[in-house]
Amino acid sequence: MSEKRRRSWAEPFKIKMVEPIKMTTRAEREAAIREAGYNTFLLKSEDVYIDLLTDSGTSAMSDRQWAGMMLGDESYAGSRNFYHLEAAVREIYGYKYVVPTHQGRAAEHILSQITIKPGDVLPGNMYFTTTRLHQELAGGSFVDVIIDEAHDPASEHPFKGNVDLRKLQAVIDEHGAGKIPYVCIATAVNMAGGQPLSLANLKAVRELCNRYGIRVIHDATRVAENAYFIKDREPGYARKTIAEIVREICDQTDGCTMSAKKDALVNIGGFLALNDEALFDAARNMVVVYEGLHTYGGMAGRDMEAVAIGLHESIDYEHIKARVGQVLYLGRKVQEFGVPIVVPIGSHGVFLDAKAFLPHLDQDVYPAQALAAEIYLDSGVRAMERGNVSAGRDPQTGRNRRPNLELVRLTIPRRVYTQAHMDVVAESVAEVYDQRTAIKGLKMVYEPAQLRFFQARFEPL
Ligand code: P61
Repeated sequence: MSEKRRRSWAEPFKIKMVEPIKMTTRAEREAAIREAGYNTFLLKSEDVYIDLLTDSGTSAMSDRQWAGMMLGDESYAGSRNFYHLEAAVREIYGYKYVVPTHQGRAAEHILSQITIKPGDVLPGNMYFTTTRLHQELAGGSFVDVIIDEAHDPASEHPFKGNVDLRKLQAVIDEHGAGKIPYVCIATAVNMAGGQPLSLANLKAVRELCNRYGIRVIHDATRVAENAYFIKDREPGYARKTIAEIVREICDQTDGCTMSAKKDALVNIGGFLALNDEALFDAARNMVVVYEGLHTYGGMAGRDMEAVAIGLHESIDYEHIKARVGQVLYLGRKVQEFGVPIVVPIGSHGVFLDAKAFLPHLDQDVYPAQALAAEIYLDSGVRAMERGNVSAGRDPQTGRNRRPNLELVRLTIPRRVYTQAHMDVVAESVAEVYDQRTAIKGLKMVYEPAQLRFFQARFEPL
């Protein structure tokens, strides 16, 4: 990090417009979280002070992006903004064909429907909730092939997003390449704590897949953040630009699904990008059924323009250094208070280790869910559970999956909060940590069948 030279980073922007946020009293928060069934997804944002639920769609757009919104071409077909988006994807990521979608899961839906047959298996470097669900809905099953270190919050491995090649080889040996429509490789692995994979590892995955003719599909949602860590940590990359590293990552893969709501700094948008023409053709046929014409795919022209501009902004070194720098700042601050977190600190948020934070609670009383509610009660800071509730039930056994990682994610929106906000968040987490022995678990009293964490309701034990 440049801190080696004792120079702080600072945001490469100044603030032009502000949005007031509301402070609440403890009594108001008690009523709000009870009404929300102890689920931070069910809180009204008006009742939230600092909103660290997600970095998805919560970024502040730049003046250039807002100016781009005024250049929206809202023609039904052939909008000029689509061609700008297509050009940006081709230039930055290098994929040949682009199918716009309203957000990431829509790209996952289309990809899953056109590639997966019942009985197929999908190896990937840790599950993501929507990705795995769309694979399952298409008849496939996800197999985790990430390195073991990724499941250990205390492991300091610099590339916890890496694939364990022996695990991947074992899946190929067991099922045969014909049952594997693609290997799904996420950059800055979300559920592991925003952990990067190395280019050396990705190249080895590519080589192995080439031997069997298996496609590699990239979840590029946070690829620029992953590229920053490669520049910082991987031998041989210190002098490369973020753009060069992003391109090198994408060049190892056959296409990507993208939620533009993260790296690309927009409030809504996504796409599926592919190199294979036949697959692109199938995707285009599918997008008109579920999203809209293949030149807007559920987005307004103005939204596509904002994505095109945001993609360029996402690979700016000063931007990404400040973005990741702010996350590191919060993580170190929380660590100074002795609070257990996932290390190394990831790119898009600080992940509290709820098992170590609340060792007196069994995982089936949902410690991370309880901890997120407790932090909200303390300060109005909203976090997200990423543990047993998010992991859901095993479709075979019907039991809770009880993942190794039982985490609370403090996710930092891009270009939105200040260092002072980060201080307030860290102090609140420390306060809750001091009171941790008094925290009790929760009982789930309403459980939706799919993606239960979004709408589940709980009661205190
Ligand atoms: C998030 F609690 N992420 O992190 P869509 N791939 C990846 C993502 O991070 C991602 C999507 C695909 C969100 C929003 C969210 O369980 C949850 O544009 C690596 O949201 O459809 C989204 O992209 C899907 C929150 C999604 C969740 C699912 O906060």
